[in-house]
Amino acid sequence: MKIGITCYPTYGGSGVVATELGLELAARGHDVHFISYAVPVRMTEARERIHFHEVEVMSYPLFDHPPYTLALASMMYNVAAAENLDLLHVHYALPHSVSAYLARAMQNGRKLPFVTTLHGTDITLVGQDRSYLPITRFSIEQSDAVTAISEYLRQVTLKEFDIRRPVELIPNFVNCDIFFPAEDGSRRPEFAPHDEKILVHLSNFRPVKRVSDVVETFALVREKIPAKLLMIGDGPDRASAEWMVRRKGLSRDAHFLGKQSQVQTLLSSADVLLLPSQLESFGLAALEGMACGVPAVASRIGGIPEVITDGVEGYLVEIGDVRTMADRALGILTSAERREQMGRAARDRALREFCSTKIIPLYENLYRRILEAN
Ligand code: GMT
Repeated sequence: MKIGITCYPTYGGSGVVATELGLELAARGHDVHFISYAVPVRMTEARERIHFHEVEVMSYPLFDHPPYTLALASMMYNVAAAENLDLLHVHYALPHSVSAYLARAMQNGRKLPFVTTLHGTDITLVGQDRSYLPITRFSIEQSDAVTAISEYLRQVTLKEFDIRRPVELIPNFVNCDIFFPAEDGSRRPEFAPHDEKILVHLSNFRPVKRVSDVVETFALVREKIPAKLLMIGDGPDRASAEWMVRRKGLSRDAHFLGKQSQVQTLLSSADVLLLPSQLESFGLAALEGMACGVPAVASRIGGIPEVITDGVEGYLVEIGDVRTMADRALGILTSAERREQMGRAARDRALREFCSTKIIPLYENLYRRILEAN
């Protein structure tokens, strides 16, 4: 199939899922055309069957707000015609599904169905804002197929938007051959030369991630045992987290690594992953850690309980309860047996339910179904 994929290319779960999906589809023989304003963050090298089409938005003195949605729709239209695309798959409803709707409507006799995958804040925050709710609802209703990345998000979508059409659950996935437990390839000695325990956090450092809770938790852990913290990613709350680390005198133990393309080598070097988010429809970072055999301590919120069973592949704690988060992390870090057992359970769960080998065929079947229906 020839598939056009649109996503936010910046650091964020939906862009990561869209990019990994494109790479997996290309590896399975499909032609994949990414259509966005920049090369997606995990597309680190040129690959066979992967193409990128940059959307440029013309600026003009009249445009206080350059119309990206329209430029994207035009590019979708152009790429569909030039490359003979079979369908579009857009990730994150706004504005991508509106652009796809326009590109489909512009077709002259040709079919260009589109799939919308809902990821989280497109439904739980942005889409529910009064200014966007009607158009989000409309573009969901108009999509040829709609998927949500967790049952939690599927239910919220149906209820909050009063959606009457089917929304299918296709959970997020991880490539278990790329994300796997470290044996000798671990980067542990670089960060923990004296065999300190390693805690890791991976996110886009937005307020919803509560990165200050990561620092508070780490400070409590550090009071009890020698430990290091790896902070992977970047975003608006990074500077305040770095300031907190300095104020607590933890600068030598906390490493802010910024945006990284090979996160698997860092994740697999860690002992526990912290995900204290305010809201998380799935928690892809936790799953990537789990595939690396690293248990997570995460908020009991949104779709996270669909990924982590409390006490089995990690622990769930109430939002903002940094004391319990630190206690749970210490429970893992101070018992080699528990670390080993939970790490193995985490890897097993990832292998059993969320490997790309299981999930990608669900997308392929969905594409076939909508092509047959068109
Ligand atoms: O707002 C964010 O956290 C970013 C957002 C995104 O779309 O990039 O993440 C959402 O999608 C991820 C991939 O499907 C999920 O793993 C995250 O849980 C989800 N974030 C939220 O629901 C807050």
